[in-house]
Amino acid sequence: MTSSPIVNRVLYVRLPCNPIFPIGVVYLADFVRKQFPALEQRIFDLGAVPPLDFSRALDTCIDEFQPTLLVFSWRDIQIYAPVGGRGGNPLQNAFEFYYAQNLAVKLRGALGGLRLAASYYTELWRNLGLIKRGLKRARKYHPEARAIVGGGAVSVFYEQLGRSLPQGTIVSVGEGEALLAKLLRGEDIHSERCYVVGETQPRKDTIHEAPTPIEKTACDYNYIESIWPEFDYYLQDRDFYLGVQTKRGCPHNCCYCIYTVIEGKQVRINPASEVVAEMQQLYDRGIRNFWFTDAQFIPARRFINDAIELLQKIIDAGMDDIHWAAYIRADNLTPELCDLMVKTGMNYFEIGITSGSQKLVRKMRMGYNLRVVLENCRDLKAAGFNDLVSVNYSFNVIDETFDTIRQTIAYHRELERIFGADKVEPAIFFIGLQPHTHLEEYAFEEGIISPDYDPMSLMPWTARKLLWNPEPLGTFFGEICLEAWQRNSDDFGREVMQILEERLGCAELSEALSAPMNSPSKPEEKQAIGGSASGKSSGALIGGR
Ligand code: B12
Ligand code: SF4
Repeated sequence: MTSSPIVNRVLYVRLPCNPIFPIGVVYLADFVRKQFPALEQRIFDLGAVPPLDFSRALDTCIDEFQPTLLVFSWRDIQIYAPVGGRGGNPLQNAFEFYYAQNLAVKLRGALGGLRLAASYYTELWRNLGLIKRGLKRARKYHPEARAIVGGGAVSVFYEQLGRSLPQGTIVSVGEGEALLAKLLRGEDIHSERCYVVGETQPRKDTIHEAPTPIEKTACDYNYIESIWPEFDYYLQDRDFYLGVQTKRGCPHNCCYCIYTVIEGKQVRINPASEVVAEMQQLYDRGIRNFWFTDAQFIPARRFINDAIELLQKIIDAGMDDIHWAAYIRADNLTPELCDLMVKTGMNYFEIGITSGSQKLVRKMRMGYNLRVVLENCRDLKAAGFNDLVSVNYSFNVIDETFDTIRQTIAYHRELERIFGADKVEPAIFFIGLQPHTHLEEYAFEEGIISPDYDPMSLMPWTARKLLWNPEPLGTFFGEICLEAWQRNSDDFGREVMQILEERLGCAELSEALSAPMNSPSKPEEKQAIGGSASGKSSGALIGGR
């Protein structure tokens, strides 16, 4: 693989995105500065620019800075979610189109779906266009200028995106620090998780290669401020949650999740004192809300002490009026940790249990013990937690039946008893099928999708499969969701739970928590929903966060 020219002016362009702090480019710029103190760098965030100005603002920035290396960071592409997306409510449109009985509603869904597809492809092409435009313009000043692309969206869709990028563009998977350092040193980048469009192909297992372990130090925000004129944009809104990463990697194996391959299974802890030093700089600039952007804040029990150390250091640093949020595996809490979480101001967390049926949780390889989750939630409440918890459920998971739905309802009601019904928000996810996951493998094996499918396609026939809601329960859930939107679209999750309970009732909690090995689903239940009693998995909803 070719090595880079000697580059000396690096421009980080965060491609358009909802206003989420561009922590990825901030960390990259900070790392590169520490390796190459003399290098000229600049951050340009299209997330802070109104859409009509994207091209003009990019041109102006390139004319001013005249970069030799353009580092494009692309955060997200897939927008299936139960909430208003950038092109309307994608899930609602899809469900109206696929499941509505009423022709007028079906038509509305089709039109909504068209609007959504149009906005999806427009965004996709627009971002690809911005990359091409930026590179072309930079080459006016430096013909040898080069583009490299990375970020969350690129890590998920690296194989597909390469087809539409200019020749010579470097496409990066996962963390970019080691790759950028090699590139800037003019070293061979062949062994990094990347490929060069038109020159090399991604290795078959690029996504599964382990990231280079790099010890993270506190980001130097004085420096970041000096290379990012618009940094203030994120400091103005006092309710905004700024990203801080405390660790990388997740050791779990949940069947639908790609984080564990993007970040790797090996958990790498950022030293607590460095995390706190980084937070302190933001704190001194008036920031009081932090999002710990880890795939999981407490990935396993063996990392409980690291979490305790970090939270204790936050208290020691005197940051006693902050709030923070994170993805929390609530099976990994202790009373001491709960106490610290509350003391340090955790005011929102998301638990991705996916189902309240222990049997299904096991089938999805999630490694959660639901009984332990409940016990820990009680500890958290006893420690004084009185804020919001979002519980991610994905119904119609592998081998879902009416029984397992009733168990999920029982589980959810118990969480409500613990925290209060107004504090527990059921987030109903239909998780877009992601490449390189166990679920994708399963879909190939079952003949549900063919191995040459395009995971980025939003064509109705592909989208329907990627937005996994298979029969025999698919139509049933379609109707439930449509009714929930009709009854109260502002409180979709709670409404879905309510309707399910009205129609199916609620199991005993003990039933939800027990998962005898090899327990078959009741055959009569399978028949009631029109499925076979063969025990063959019927697919899963694909959970996104
Ligand atoms: C934390 C998180 C959130 C939080 C963010 C909180 C906050 N205030 O920051 C919340 C819960 C709000 C969130 C929401 C969503 N998220 Co999210 N989120 C994540 C998560 C777990 C970590 C992202 C992060 O900040 N990491 C830490 C930083 C430092 O890493 P980074 O930005 O990825 O940057 C590193 C590398 O990517 C790389 N890199 C970045 N840019 C570049 C550029 C180049 C050239 C190179 C070489 C390298 C490089 O180097 C960086 C430093 O190591 C990722 C999954 C994951 N494990 O990565 C998903 C992820 C980014 N989210 C995703 C999605 C889809 C969403 C949603 C759109 C979900 C939805 N359907 O509603 C929403 C909405 C986001 C929006 N824009 O409106 C997807 C995006 C890909 C996709 N499928 O399209 C991801 C990858 C998860 C997934 N696999 O599906 N998310
Ligand atoms: S869903 Fe959460 S716990 Fe499971 S592998 Fe992904 S990040 Fe880890």
